[in-house]
Amino acid sequence: MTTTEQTGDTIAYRTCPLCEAGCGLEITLAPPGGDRTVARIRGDRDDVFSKGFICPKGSTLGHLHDDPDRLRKPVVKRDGHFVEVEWDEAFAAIEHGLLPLLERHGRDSCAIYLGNPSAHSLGPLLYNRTLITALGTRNRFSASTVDQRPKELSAAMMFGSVTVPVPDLDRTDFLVMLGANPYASNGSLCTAPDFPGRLERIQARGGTVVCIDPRRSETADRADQHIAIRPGTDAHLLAAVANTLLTDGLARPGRLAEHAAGLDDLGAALRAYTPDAVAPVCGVDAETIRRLAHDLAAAPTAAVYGRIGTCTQEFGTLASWLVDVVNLLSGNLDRVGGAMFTTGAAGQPSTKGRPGSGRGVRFGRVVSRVGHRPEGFGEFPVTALPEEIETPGEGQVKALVTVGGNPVSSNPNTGRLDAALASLDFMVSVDPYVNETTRHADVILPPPSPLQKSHYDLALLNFGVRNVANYSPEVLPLDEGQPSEWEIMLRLSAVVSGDGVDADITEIDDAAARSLAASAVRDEFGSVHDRDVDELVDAVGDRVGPERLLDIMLRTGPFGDGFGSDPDGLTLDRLEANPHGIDLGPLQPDRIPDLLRTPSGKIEAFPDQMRADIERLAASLDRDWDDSMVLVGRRHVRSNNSWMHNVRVLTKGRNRCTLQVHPDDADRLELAEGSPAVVRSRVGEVTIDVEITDVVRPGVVSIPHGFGQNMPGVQLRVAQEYRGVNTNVLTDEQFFDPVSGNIALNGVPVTVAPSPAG
Ligand SMILES: Nc1nc2c(c(=O)[nH]1)N[C@H]1C(S)=C(S)[C@@H](COP(=O)(O)OP(=O)(O)OC[C@H]3O[C@@H](n4cnc5c(=O)[nH]c(N)nc54)[C@H](O)[C@@H]3O)O[C@H]1N2
Ligand SMILES: Nc1nc2c(c(=O)[nH]1)N[C@H]1C(S)=C(S)[C@@H](COP(=O)(O)OP(=O)(O)OC[C@H]3O[C@@H](n4cnc5c(=O)[nH]c(N)nc54)[C@H](O)[C@@H]3O)O[C@H]1N2
Ligand code: SF4
Ligand SMILES: [Mo]
Repeated sequence: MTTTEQTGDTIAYRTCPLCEAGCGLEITLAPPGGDRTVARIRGDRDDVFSKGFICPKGSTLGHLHDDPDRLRKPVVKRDGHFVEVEWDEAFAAIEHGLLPLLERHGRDSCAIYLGNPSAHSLGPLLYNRTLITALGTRNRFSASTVDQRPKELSAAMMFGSVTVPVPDLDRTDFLVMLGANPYASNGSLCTAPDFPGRLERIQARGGTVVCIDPRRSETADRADQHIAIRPGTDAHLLAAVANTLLTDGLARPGRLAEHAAGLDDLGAALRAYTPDAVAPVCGVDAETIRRLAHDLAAAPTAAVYGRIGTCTQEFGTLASWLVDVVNLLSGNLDRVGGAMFTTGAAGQPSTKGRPGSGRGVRFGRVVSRVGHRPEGFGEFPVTALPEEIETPGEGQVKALVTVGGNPVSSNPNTGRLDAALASLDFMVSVDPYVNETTRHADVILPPPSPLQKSHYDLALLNFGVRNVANYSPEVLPLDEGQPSEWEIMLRLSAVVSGDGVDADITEIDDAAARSLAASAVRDEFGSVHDRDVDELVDAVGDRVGPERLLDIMLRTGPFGDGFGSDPDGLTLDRLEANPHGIDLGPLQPDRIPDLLRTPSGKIEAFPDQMRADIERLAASLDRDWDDSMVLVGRRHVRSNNSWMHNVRVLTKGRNRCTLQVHPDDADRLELAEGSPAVVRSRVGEVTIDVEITDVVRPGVVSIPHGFGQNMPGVQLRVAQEYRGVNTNVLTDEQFFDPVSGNIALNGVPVTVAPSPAG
């Protein structure tokens, strides 16, 4: 922190943890000397990555910190009401409530759900493994299967680890985006602060941006071309683009041809997907699809990027895989201006172990007890959670731990999941709010506010459009008696493992540090191979907790100092001395073959799971796609999933939770602007205000997610006033992508009618 001479104000720099863009913030604290409060937050112009960019949410970290509804102390439910207690009492209540259950019903009887903020906070990021191991349950769930699991899976199949190619936004000439709206979301699985500015610069330098989306989103509106695709048909369209590249002699995998397996069979498998055959499925003319393939091939450099619209749909893994097939065939994978691979300074799987091959990733080794849903990365899909709670028998889930998640809002079929959570024998949440989910908890353990936590974007800097490292210390001190989030994770781990409320968490933390150093030492291709584990841990000095783990990761990472072998290399000390971050340069081309971790040492261009699943795609060609209206989602720059609607400055203005309907559909269905409509799906119904707009294509309606905080027991006074409904009352846990188990939130069949009450 620095104190400016003119005003005496204290200025701190911190990466914003709210979304994947990771913007640098300049935070002015006032009054000097007294109890520090946030006077102002603006973009940090010197941040090496975001260069001053900020969105409306970033400036509200002070509001979040001061929110009177944010829990400062743990609460325990007594006679149906939450009562504030001291920390020791809260952990004792967990021991008392949970351990007998685990003893009686076994470890699998307690499930765990990790939500989105647990990927934006160092405590859960670094210690969720410890908690999961301590719980010893097979019933592990996370928000990944309502989000990006298909892309993780396709990348793991093709490249052998979760190394997702990102579009080289700053150098590409031709960008094709499917199912992404970075003008609202600021980007995802592509860390790019000021994503919108980077898109505008593609256009300014004479390049082209194509946006494929059933809605004319804010991004589509500014793109050079908008292709209004029918929801859920991206795989068909991409298969036709790939097929056109192959049959029109435009495929040029170049130097990657010798590093790719399966390319020979791909042509035959995709032959049926001509632009003419998929046109009626996608609702896009054949000529548009053909031209897209030819434009991609003709562009000096091009990148195809698919995000949540392509993942949370019926053919999510196929679509995610085909994105990179098209990148590969058009000669744009792993080259400047194309789809490239980030070299993260810490925690990147493709920089560990033997370069060029590995064990790959195996999936579906076990299936869930009731619905036989496949495991992926050690988790079951969230669609399995309600039935695991409801269905009696050996291994039934009777207790739940949530960390930074609001599944009642974010998971499909809210009605069913909500009832399932109400039936649990015990529930613990690590969460700052009493919301739709945590109101079911018996104990809530609140983490400190983001300003009271240190930060390093351990997950998201591995998907950056530049190689960047950036660490921020905490800006405000912890409240009296408040443990930091990592300490909460460790104490909870100790309690659930049976070590008791008084267990020494420094021992667990020491073990975590030693285990991390030991795995670096075992890596015969790493910079500290065969060094002494204790020597490395000692070299970190007095640091404990996340800072110690982070320092070990940085120092043994691809830019690290190797604990002495490269004195100019990265350390946490160096990051601390550079509060605006350290730029490690643009993404590097030609990372293949070294980054591959597949057993074959090749890019698996046509993996077995895709060979099997493409049959399902083929069968869908004959479906009557015009059969029903379908629902899609959307995001707005002023909300953040379900949990920032309690910040008044963000919820001001007109109602954003509306049903967008095309004028033709509104006429046909006799819906009037602003009047309520009833939307029904197989699993539920909502009544919501109609917004008639041609931004959606006919046959498609859109409702944003994350609203509907007005459930009984929720303690979010501002959010509860909002006129919103939860769209996941409509989404259906039986409608999912079978390969990944990921939920299909887009393309959900619905009916719409005027509300009788309206
Ligand atoms: N302001 C804000 N920013 C956020 C978030 C937020 O809630 N608010 N959430 C964060 C999170 S967790 C994530 S994962 C990211 C997501 O970031 P993005 O992937 O950019 O997600 P969205 O902004 O929802 O844009 C998805 C687009 O997909 C379109 N779509 C729907 N169905 C289909 C389909 O079948 N095919 C195609 N091609 N398009 C389709 C939708 O109309 C929508 O415009 O955003 C992050 N950033
Ligand atoms: N219909 C529909 N549903 C969707 C989506 C969609 O596009 N459409 N998007 C999906 C996506 S991409 C995602 S990622 C999921 C998100 O799904 P979830 O992660 O389940 O839900 P969030 O709304 O992100 O809620 C985050 C929770 O974390 C808490 N929290 C906030 N900060 C912290 C913190 O620092 N520490 C801890 N421990 N807790 C914290 C909040 O109070 C809240 O309870 O939603 C998915 N659901
Ligand atoms: S774009 Fe994301 S990271 Fe940047 S200020 Fe907004 S919420 Fe924070
Ligand atoms: Mo997400």
